[in-house]
Amino acid sequence: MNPTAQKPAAPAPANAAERRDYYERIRPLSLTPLWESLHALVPREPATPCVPALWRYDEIRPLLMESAALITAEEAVRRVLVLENPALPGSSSITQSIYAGLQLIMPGEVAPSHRHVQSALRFIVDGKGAYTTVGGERTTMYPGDFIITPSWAWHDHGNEGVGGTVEPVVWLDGLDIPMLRFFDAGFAENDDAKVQHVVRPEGNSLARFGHNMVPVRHDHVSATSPIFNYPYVRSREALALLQKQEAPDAWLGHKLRYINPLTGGAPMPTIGTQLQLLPKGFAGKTHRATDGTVYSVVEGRGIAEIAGRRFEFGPRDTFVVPSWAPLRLSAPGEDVVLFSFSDRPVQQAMGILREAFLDEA
Ligand code: 1HN
Repeated sequence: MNPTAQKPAAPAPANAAERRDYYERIRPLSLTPLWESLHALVPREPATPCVPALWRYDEIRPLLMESAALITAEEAVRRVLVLENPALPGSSSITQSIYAGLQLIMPGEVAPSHRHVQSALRFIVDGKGAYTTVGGERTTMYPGDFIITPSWAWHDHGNEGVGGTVEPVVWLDGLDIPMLRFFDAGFAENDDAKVQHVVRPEGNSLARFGHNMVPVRHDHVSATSPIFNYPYVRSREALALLQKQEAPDAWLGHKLRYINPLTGGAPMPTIGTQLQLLPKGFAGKTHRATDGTVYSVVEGRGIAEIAGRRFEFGPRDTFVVPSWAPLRLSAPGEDVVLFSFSDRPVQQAMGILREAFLDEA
């Protein structure tokens, strides 16, 4: 089976002119003939317009810093360079369902409080000591932290530094913007205050939900995890132990998914997130899945072969693997750690997620 094989062009029918005339006559009534589009509407297998792509942080960082001289975080509301799939120009989408961007907050800046139905994740890429406040609790950002802004939660960001130093901080934003656009279900509003009033101490939600225990009188499960910062030090420690104790999976290396501790499901209703370690020397087998996936490189240099194209990646780079594209990961020279996210929980809820783990290299 050749996935790229096109249906051979059918010979032109004898009544082609009559059919064209018929199509023209039904068009003013907002009618179209299904038989002309059936094959494209129901493809034999995914035929995404997305292409694989890699964004090199070394190239982007100077441009991000340049933007800081052009506009403040406050004027921009969010100062972000959107990572747009090269095959989807104008869409602000990295896959058909996911938005991604790199956000910069300079020392002393504030990104004002607002809320929207779109859910967001932040994966901290460069620098430490910025904060985000979500629903009245503040968390300080460190590289590799995975932070959630649930749907309709008030959120503002700032950068006051930590440990006596303050530096520019950059994170990767992942949002379900294209999904909300598809459903035409988006609402948004600005807060009266620029900066939210903090009502709980830092670390409160992690203390209550982040230690394999939950408060005994907490009985409501919401769509989004009650943990909103999954600190890198803790996720990284789990991977380091697994690396010592177990052989890596032949396709994925050592790979863990983040969970909502109340359900065991994905931490966000629309976006699933994972962290994986490819030990030095790892040469993965090929796998593919129907969830187009965004990867952020945390540690190490390695290689991603995506649909036959070879991408060499290094720390802080971002790359995208389109739906159903064969992916092979390798780490020839050093340990590699990758964070990734996709629309997997939505596909699982619909019962349509497909994955294949191929046996060839
Ligand atoms: C947003 O609110 C944030 O809060 C980041 O940091 C990116 C992209 C589109 C719409 C809202 C943020 C966004 C966004």
